[in-house]
Amino acid sequence: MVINDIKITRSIIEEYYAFTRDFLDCDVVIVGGGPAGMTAAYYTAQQGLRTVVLESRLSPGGGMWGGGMFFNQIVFQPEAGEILQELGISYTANREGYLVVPSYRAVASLILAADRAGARILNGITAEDIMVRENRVCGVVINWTAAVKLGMHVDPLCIGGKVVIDATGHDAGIVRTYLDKSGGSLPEDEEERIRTSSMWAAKGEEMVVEYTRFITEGLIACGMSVSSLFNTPRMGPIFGGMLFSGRKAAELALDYIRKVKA
Ligand code: 48F
Repeated sequence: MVINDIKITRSIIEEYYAFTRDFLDCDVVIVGGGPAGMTAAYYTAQQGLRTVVLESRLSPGGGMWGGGMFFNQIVFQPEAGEILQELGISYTANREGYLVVPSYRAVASLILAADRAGARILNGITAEDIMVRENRVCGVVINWTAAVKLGMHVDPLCIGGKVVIDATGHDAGIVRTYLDKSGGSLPEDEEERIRTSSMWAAKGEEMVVEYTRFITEGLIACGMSVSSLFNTPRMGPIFGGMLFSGRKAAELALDYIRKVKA
């Protein structure tokens, strides 16, 4: 075969168009391709929901690449074994009683699991705003991360979704945009909160899952964004809570979409 430069270019453009076209108005838009967002994507796509993950960097994976202080091993509590198996992430149970996976394997397996389940992953794209109709979050405004970083005046595009999941990590950028623009506040909880972000892995892991929830109609927060919003204790380099939080966000999205459709 004689390699043809124009055909290569056309292949890229046509495939990208076909790849995104049917997902512009989808069921679930997940902002952030870290462990929480990718796990949520796996579970929503697995249930047949049209799912898009927007990741501002070129590589999804978020804070999972670096393990702990660049030692590239990811530690999970044994309870996460079931999710790891479902996601196809092979691990070693160590003598400390934890499950351990090299970070590159954890990230690569997560991406592959979400992809095989049918999620579309759009990298290099930043969600910079939200869409709201009748007090319901119904999509996000997007632009190339490069354009955002360079401060270029390029009008954005948008992606609609029945549910938007903020999996942006510490930034909690989507929820904070919603709160800024609506003048709203976080849902209050009757329960006493531990108002500290100091490291306490056991409590942090538990609370990040507990506080994974709808912030308003159509908008769920999961993963580290929950921790940042609700100021839960730092969990440090253990990742089971991110997977549990992502799975819970997917379950919430599924229930919500079923109710909207009913
Ligand atoms: O930070 P990140 O990994 O969040 P997570 O999935 O997991 C947290 C853990 O990695 C770790 C931890 C474990 O104990 O504490 O920190 O909750 O992934 C967030 C991803 O979202 C992307 C960002 O590049 C990262 O890959 N992101 C952030 N803001 C945007 C975004 C945005 N506005 N649009 C698109 N992507």
